[in-house]
Amino acid sequence: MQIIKYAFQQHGDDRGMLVALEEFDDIPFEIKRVYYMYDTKEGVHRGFHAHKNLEQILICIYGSCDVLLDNGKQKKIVSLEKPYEGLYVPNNMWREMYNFSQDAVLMVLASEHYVEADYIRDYDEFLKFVKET
Ligand code: T46
Repeated sequence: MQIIKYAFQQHGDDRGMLVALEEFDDIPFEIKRVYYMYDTKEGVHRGFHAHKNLEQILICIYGSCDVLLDNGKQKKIVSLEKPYEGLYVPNNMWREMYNFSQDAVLMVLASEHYVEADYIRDYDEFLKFVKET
């Protein structure tokens, strides 16, 4: 299972750092939605679903967290702890996010608008879906 983690270009000078992200250039899809989570309580695990038709880039722009990716055959854990790193999460990938630091801000760039029907929230259903596709 291939993990795609981007290291975005950092524009630094004596004032500090800046990262700029442009769709189809730094990000491999049109960005239709941005959301972020913060103030995540200690010990919380989020996610526990896959998407049928959604590509995303996860960026922990502050603090750190871990992401478990599972394609139905293999599982990998990726740590996000740098504001210039982005984890690509394709269709048909089960994800769980955990180990959030108290100050973590996890920002997500998404290729589609929010569609509840796109979620697969049952793990057995996910395994069946990836076998069939
Ligand atoms: C994903 C991981 C990484 C909206 O109203 N609009 C939105 O765009 C999103 C993402 C969520 N919501 C609502 C739906 C729920 O009432 O916000 C609430 C929390 O969403 P959810 O429980 O789905 O959050 P996570 O952290 O489990 O999952 C989210 C995304 O939903 C998901 O697509 O890949 O982050």
